[in-house]
Amino acid sequence: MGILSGKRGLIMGVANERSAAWGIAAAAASHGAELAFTYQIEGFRKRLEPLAASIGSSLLIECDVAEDGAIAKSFAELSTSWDSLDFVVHAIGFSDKSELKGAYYNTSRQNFADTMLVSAFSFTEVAAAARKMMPNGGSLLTMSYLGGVRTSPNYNVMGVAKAALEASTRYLAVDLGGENIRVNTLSAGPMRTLAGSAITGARHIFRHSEKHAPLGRNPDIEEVGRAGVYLLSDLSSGVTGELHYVDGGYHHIGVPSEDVE
Ligand code: 0WE
Repeated sequence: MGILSGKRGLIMGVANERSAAWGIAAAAASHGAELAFTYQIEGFRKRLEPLAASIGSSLLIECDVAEDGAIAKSFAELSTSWDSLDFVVHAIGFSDKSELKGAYYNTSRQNFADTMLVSAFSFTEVAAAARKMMPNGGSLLTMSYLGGVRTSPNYNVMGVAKAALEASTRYLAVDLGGENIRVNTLSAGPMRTLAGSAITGARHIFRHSEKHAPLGRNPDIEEVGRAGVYLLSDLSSGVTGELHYVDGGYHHIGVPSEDVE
């Protein structure tokens, strides 16, 4: 028995065992949830299969959110196995790497549109599809980063997309509140994931955040996972539209104390 016992959830965005989405999936499974996963392309399925198997899941569905109609199709496929759904974790974002450096004003029209579509709009499409499988309410969770609220070097158009994603969370919370579907964002501090590794200046961001965070460190995927479980479970039944930071308190700091150089 666990706080997610009897609940079914869909996890979107596991690339490997270091992914934030995997941290949430593993924690959710350990609290009793039954899970299904989506993957972007065949190559990711191979890596996902053993991870999913380790928590007793074999329900893996292809979903490249950049493709028109892919989200509706994936939920239709899910509905042939499950007649209802209790939660969804959306941990998907992408931008052209060449634009995650230098000046934000160099963002191209095409990459602005692509980044917004994949990193922000896809969550709105997920909400529209998921609600049809949530007759008794549910919980939708997406992932953000402080770069959506404040500037962070090189994060650029991803920060603009995260701002849109966080605003989408608030609008969706209003749209879906009457259906008892809650919608929240988890904003994690920097982690050594695939998404955060190949990044210009990653080491600076990582070190700066851990040095100035009240807890003196960045989060790991296990604690992101546990906070995710809270937001997905009935423990957070009164919480919606919320932006919840799991960053060791970093975002509260204006002027760091003098003893931290
Ligand atoms: O949201 C993210 C990752 C976003 C991301 C990462 C990549 C790397 C590879 C989006 N698109 C791509 N495209 C690629 O080709 N994070 C919160 C992690 C992250 O990414 C950054 C960061 C941090 C932190 C990018 C620049 C500066 C800081």
